[in-house]
Amino acid sequence: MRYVWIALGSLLVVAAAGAGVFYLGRERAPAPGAPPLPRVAEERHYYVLLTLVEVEPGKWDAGGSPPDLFYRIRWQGHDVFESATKKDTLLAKWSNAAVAPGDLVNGVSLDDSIKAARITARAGDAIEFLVFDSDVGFDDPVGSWTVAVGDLEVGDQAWSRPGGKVVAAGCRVLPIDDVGLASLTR
Ligand SMILES: [Ca+2]
Repeated sequence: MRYVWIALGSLLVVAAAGAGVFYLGRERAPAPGAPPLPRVAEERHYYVLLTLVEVEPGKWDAGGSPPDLFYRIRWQGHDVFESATKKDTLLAKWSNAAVAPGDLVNGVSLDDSIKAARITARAGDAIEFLVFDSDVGFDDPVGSWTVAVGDLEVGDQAWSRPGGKVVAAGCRVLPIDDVGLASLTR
């Protein structure tokens, strides 16, 4: 599946370059043998979600239970997305969507099914990720970090030690006008 996105991304780069689209962010040297993922393009719309959060072991909930993890995405001063809570875990994973088998038949649109923030890529904007341990009364902050929107790559990216007690995070960025059924099955 990853190769499909890489191939798709390469096509986007070629198409966008041909159209003179301004690309955000700076160029980075690709890893040896791996084609670079394209950066998000100015004024295009994207879904953004975390696919994975791993947190440190340690003192979490009373009785020694691991934390109940969820995250928020903040963009332009608003919390534009809040994830489902993954209970009692040091490693939480989220998928693009929780599409029930009957959803599409019953007229639930793909867009409505996608569990992600919606953003427009603009130079100078930032996007903030905030991870919490859900608790009765007060949700404990676990870690937060800010990424320049222009540094987001279309596809999957991994961050090591992005903030607080977060050991690792995975982020997925998908063009909103380019999402099909295949990408929802991951
Ligand atoms: Ca908790």
